[in-house]
Amino acid sequence: MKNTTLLLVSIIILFIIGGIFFVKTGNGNKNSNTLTGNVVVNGGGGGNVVNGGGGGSGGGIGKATGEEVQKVVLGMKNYNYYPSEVKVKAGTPVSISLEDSVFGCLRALSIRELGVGKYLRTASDTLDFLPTQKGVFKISCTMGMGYGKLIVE
Ligand SMILES: [Cu+2]
Repeated sequence: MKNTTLLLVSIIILFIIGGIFFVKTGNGNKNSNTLTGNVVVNGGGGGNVVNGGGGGSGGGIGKATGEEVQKVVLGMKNYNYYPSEVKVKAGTPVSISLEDSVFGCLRALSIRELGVGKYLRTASDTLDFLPTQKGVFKISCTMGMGYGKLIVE
């Protein structure tokens, strides 16, 4: 009888230990799931928000964001912007820069109808904006000189 009781107790203890292990393993899985979820959520957020501090996975996100910017480089021909027509997509950020050859007041780039403009002193200065409205907009200097056309499709 005593042996049977001991055996039962041992079995119960084994079950308890097994249960603890089971629970621990379960918790472990839950934790790693939560972590994975966080990483994914953070990644998604990073895609929408412009942030440099993305950490390890931020590199990939940064690249993706970089590809989404429509870079436009304008030169100058006969005191007009060249190319005279530039096509961009609506809803994707545009970054316009001017070649070093662009001189005079044409460096004061302006797209009046979109309410954007900036004096681009060097080739690395950019006029950044988000075109939301489709249409054809005149690019000129802030005085209205020079000619260029921005087509937002
Ligand atoms: Cu001018």
